[in-house]
Amino acid sequence: MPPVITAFERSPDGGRGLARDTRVRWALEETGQPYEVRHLSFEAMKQPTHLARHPFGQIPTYEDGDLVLFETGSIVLHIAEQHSVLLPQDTNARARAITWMFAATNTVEPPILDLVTARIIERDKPWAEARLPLVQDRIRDRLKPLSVRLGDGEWLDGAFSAGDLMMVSVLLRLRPSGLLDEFPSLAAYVARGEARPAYQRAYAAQKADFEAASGKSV
Ligand SMILES: N[C@@H](CCC(=O)N[C@@H](CS)C(=O)NCC(=O)O)C(=O)O
Repeated sequence: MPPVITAFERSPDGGRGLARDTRVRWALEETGQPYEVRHLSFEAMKQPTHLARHPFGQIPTYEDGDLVLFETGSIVLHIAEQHSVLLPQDTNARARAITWMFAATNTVEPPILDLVTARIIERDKPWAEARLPLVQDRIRDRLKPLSVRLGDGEWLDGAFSAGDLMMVSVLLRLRPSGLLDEFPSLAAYVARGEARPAYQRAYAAQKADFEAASGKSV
């Protein structure tokens, strides 16, 4: 039985790769691991059956036999540990790749999510416009040192790894804001990630799922 992941029945982004199951699909595609997808409505995500898989009632989850995981960092790490392609063999290089996974989710993603909150959820608050520059500057405070560390390298630490997979996935969300384009080396880094055949397959699969659920092409 292939592993089963969960994803939105109808993703709020219209299947444009922003829902976090994309990262898990991407990792599975990089490793050549077939998988199945269980699609969930927002209502089903909050029901006991799914809460048993994911205590916070979110997607994605990952099930393989008796193992049930939530949190994309943990899921991608688990997939990477089972295959040799996403983590280096050398112990120290492996530890550094895992460090970049944590940096992506713990250090870079939070201010990016804050921007999404500011733009969508807080949009109508009287202070929303005034707060936006602060939120954007907090993102720049992360992008600048990240671009310095990347330098003219292709990936963050040698060969493409699960660290890059997570970092590119996190940075992707920034594209509509224009902030990514302020750092051309990071924009090119993200484009390199998106150009990988495994990413393309993951993106296409997610988009196809959305089209099937909504009964039309987008
Ligand atoms: N830190 C979690 C975040 C999971 C998450 O926020 N999932 C979103 C979809 S991308 C979700 O399920 N949102 C609906 C909700 O929270 O009710 C992870 O990386 O897996």
